[in-house]
Amino acid sequence: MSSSYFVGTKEFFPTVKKIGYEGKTSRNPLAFKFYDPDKIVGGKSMREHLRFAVAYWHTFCATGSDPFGSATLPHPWDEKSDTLARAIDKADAAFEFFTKLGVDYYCFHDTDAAPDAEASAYEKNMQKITEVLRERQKATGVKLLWNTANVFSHPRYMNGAATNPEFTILARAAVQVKASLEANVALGGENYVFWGGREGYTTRLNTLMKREQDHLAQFLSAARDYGRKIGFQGPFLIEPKPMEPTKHQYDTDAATVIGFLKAHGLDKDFKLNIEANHATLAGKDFGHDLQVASDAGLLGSVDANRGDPRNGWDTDQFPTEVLETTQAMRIILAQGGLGSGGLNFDAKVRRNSTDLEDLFIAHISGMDAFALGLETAEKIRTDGWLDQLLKTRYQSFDSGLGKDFEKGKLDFEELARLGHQVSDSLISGKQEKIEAYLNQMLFS
Ligand code: XLS
Ligand code: CA
Ligand code: CA
Repeated sequence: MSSSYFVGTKEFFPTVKKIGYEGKTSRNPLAFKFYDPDKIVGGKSMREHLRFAVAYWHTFCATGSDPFGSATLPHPWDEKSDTLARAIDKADAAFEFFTKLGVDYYCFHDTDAAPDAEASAYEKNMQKITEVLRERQKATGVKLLWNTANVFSHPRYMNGAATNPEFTILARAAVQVKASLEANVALGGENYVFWGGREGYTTRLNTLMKREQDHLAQFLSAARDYGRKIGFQGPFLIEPKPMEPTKHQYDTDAATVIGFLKAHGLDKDFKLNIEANHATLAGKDFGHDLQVASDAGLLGSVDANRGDPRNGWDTDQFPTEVLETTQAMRIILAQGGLGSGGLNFDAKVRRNSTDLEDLFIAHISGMDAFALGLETAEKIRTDGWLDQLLKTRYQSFDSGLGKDFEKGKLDFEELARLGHQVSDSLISGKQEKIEAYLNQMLFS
């Protein structure tokens, strides 16, 4: 990675220097306390395990506006009148941020980085900005974890993109997905994401669900074929979310998406990008959706954030709960890592966190929380107690009749006959013992 921390002509974060590791006693808010990129944990460096990415949309686009108030956050890269000049300043600010923070990856939507416009002008803007991003990747060594197309913000997508009841809108979405796939290949992107922002309904009264979902599958298959044709080799990722902005989104949760992919023969090319706050919106916890995806061999990448447990919307806060990051990293370690995926901070500072340095502090807190989670998960793995407890809990299926059952060697009559021969027994689930153990692993 280059030692010059900004590649453009202007420094956008002049008060922030390169963020370093200072250890857990440091009181410097602009330093890592736990994330020590080159530290080896279980045979790999923290940097290799965690594969952190910064999300362009929150960090450089989100203004702090909400339904009750306008922008609050300073964006010194958004000052020029020409839209392309602004986009280039934004790219410069972004790469300055990535390199000062010391993350290896970033993620973006087409319209985060390139000005939106009518179809042909949009394509030209995308090509221009792809070139701008490519130069900056080369200068800094920062790589593209994934990109995606924003086919949900423009009013034309109010009834959906790939699931729109009107064909011409579906075709217009293809303009953006095609350009985004081309940008991905030009930038060496490691994954490509689809989040179905408006792929769902606000009322079933005007909706043919099956027809819309068949269109979605057809759209994804055709996009997959085009991506492969132009040389994209990585996984396509679907990001589940149950609602918001629609009342019901077809990609509701991990289990629903897995069923959809299998039903349409897409599970060879597509995996899942699991976002913590989307899992909680779906009434599950983060670990639940990670585990469901991992069990299916389809956990591709993670949007690392958190919701607020006391409200029901997508607050996209930075992840700081170490018990949660520990459980996440336990699942990720158990499947041997994220492969080409990573931990993307799909998270934003609160609208009253108005100092530019707050963007750094927020990412540092998330990176430290995942570094702690990684170390604790590795400690639990090498300690072995919890794995042994799980093994013992299911051991009646490891031999004898239990094993015969698992192998499909017992028919149902035989099974019921065996049920007559046993007495009811109560075997403790040991939940409190495990919870106490987790605290011991966290704090000893
Ligand atoms: C919105 C989603 C979105 C996807 C990418 O809730 O999280 O940002 O990650 O389109
Ligand atoms: Ca997300
Ligand atoms: Ca979200």
